Amino acid sequence: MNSSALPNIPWEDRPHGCSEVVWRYSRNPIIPRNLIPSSNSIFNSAVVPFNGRFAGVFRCDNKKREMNLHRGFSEDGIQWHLDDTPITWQCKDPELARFEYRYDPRVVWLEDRYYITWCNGYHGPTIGIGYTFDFETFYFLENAFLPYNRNGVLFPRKINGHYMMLSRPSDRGHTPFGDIFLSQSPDLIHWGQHRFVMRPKEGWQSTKIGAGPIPIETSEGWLLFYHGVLTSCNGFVYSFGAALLDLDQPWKVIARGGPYLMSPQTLYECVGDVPNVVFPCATLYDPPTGRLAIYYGAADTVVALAFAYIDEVVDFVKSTNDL
Ligand code: BMA
Repeated sequence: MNSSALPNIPWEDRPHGCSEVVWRYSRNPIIPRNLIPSSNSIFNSAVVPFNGRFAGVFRCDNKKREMNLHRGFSEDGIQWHLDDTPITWQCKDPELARFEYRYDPRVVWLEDRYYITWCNGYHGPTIGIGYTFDFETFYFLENAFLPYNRNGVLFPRKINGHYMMLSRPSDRGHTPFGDIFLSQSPDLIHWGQHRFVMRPKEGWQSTKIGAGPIPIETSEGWLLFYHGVLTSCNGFVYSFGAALLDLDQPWKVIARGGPYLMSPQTLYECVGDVPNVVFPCATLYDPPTGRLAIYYGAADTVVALAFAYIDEVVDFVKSTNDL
């Protein structure tokens, strides 16, 4: 998927006078909190190209404040139609069907289907893995890890014969720590050969970090957008930045951008159910033009869109490298 052209990628040119590497869509947020009747909020969601248009898996918290995953489609990647009811999963083992909560999905085209990972409540948060071929029937494969874990993000292809997934071991609560690790698997069910990737560092990413969208393969390494959290006197502040990981041994960080690429600054990022959060879960990419569309949750309330050129992001990571 990463290598195929996407001429219909949503796009808006960088505004005149703007020198940011990542700029916001002028008509953000693209998905309001009440797009469907059942929702309290819709945020931290993942989209992919699908049959010449777009499909996605969306985090919708309902009015009981249950966190669940809903399916959506779009012609242009901007205007979305979401099901009002959550995805139902086909499970071989009924134990997997137990619902606690499901949130923060990522979606990736991997070999022959779309895989979905999400934070799955199973006696605490862990990483659920499921798949779909058609966005009609969804299969729940397994819980990848022991609790507690969040931000499970698959690579879009096997590397040296292994599936690979980034994740962030955590606790049951609003975890005040967190490093990114990588785990490897022959079959997407059994995970091991765990490797350390990176830990928080001073400033915008001083409390915890977590992988964001599916890593993008470039000639310079895997481009990883990740969120970083700092603790202020008013609580957590979620920004995001980027790093480059080694193509063959992606637990090795080649470069890590010093400044953030985006911090919560607009009204819809600073006001909502959880103020001061930008949380990217997906990108779309058009290799011929280098255009990137970044989908992020804002203030745990709405979905917003931002744009960048991949070469500029890679240059930013290298030129501000602060390993
Ligand atoms: C994390 C997750 C995210 C959320 C963030 C900020 O622990 O719950 O879904 O965006 O906190 O509240």
